[in-house]
Amino acid sequence: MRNFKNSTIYQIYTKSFQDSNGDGLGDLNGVTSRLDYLKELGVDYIWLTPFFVSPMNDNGYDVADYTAVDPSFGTMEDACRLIAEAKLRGIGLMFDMVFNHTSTEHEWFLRAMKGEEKYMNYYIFRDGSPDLPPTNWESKFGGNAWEYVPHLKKWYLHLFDVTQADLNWDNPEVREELKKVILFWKEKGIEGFRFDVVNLISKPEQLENDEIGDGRRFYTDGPHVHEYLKELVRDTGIADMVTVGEMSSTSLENCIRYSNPAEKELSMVFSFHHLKVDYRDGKKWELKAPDYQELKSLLETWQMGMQKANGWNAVFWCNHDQPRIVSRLGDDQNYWKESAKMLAACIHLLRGTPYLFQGEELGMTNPGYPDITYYKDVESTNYYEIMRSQGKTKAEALQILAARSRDNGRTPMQWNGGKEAGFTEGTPWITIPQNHEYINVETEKEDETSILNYYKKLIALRKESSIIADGKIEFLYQENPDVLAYRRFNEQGELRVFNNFTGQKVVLEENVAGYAVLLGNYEDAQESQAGIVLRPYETVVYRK
Ligand code: TEU
Repeated sequence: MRNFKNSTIYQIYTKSFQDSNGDGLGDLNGVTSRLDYLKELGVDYIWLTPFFVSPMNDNGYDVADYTAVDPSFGTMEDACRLIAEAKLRGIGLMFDMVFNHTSTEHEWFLRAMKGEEKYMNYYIFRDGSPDLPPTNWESKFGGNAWEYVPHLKKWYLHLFDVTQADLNWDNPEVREELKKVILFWKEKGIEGFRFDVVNLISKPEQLENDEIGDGRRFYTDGPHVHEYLKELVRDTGIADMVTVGEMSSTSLENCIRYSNPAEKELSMVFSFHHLKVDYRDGKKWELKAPDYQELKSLLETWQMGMQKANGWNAVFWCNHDQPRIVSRLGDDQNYWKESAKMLAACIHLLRGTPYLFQGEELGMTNPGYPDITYYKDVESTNYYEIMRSQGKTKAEALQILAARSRDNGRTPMQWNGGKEAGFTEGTPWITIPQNHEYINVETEKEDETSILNYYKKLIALRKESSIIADGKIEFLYQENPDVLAYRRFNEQGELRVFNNFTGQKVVLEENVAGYAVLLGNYEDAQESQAGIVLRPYETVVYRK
């Protein structure tokens, strides 16, 4: 295994990366054709989102066959070629295991629907009358989390879409089936796994109504989750591979256990608390300006807590479920380049393994879709209807989607300024923003000061500096909401990182005499002096 602490992991949303056959959908051969770009960027691993057989109600997170390639993405030969070609370039692949649920088109579920008891035990079925779901739990995509099956006179649980039925991990046969999936892909030569919402797999034995919430407190980091993870890792021999778990609404205490090497669970975890600082009262579909003080204190709590107990974070701003960070915490109009670079340095220099989501390295923005017909994501289309039925006007609902929709992160990779951004020769499955004319790989490669070249520097720096890869972290200016600042240090030296999160000048009484500027996002980064003046969205990294 490579050292995952000095590695950078690149996330590819397969459907939106590169189309190779003109059908408007990204595919495996498309990914293979772009490996040289990723090698040049310097990334160590690719996390590839699901390309398995699926009815695509949730773009592949509804898996109908875990060990077969969906024809829209290519063939098994294409997958094997991708793994081999990546390996030749020193890049390891991580595949995405969606084990909390299967598609309702999976053979197991189809057989359960026929009333086969063995397969009914693979899922979470409960008796009940047609008008009263077993609990009041809510689906993450809106509505009640249970679906009634008239001919079985039972309800099944789906924490996500109605076509994503939750698996019953308490059944040892289910756990054995999933281990076989891991072994199947492991034998194909991949180097790691990402586990989708893996902290939701263990539901309590007694299911009860949630009088104060949507039910998540009962099944999040559930009763047997650590035991089941340990078993999965032990029996598939993946303790030495790179693994990351996506942890929904988790706690620090649990994340320490998931990622502390002594526990032999996972290499690292994604947690999302820092990406809710613009949710009003914690509600995704209610807008609020980002609370930077809250962002700072969440990052600090998690960084310090994980450090203290030997846990390890995946550090990230973007993925296929999140809006684009430069449109969210930066200023994609007036300080596009500066704020994108500041956000890059800020996250890449934290303690943890950075994840870079396709197009983030270009400063790709939210597309600003003007109408509901542009949206494809099941969560967005569901919530549009919900918001409308709750009395929001069309314009209000669209404004919220423009900020919150998962489709914001799913627009195709912008390779060049030409038609459809070089993503496809056909019609893309989702509209590409006009700004691909200047935000694209071709243009940014040529520009030494581009966001792309800045990311390249950050990725290379991590390889050169043990301070970045594995140094300690301590936060500075905790009470100042305008800057996020911290120091990283070990026996090799010290870095001081200052990030101005505002569009105004910020003055800090900081003595950096004796330090040199290692990196900045303005052409003329200041040399060390007593006191620092940070320009709008400026980031400066000092080194001693
Ligand atoms: O996401 C889990 C998850 O809880 C959130 O992404 C959720 O979809 C959103 O924040 C609700 O507002 C994972 C995958 O990353 C996502 O793409 C899948 O849709 C989901 O699991 C189900 O498999």
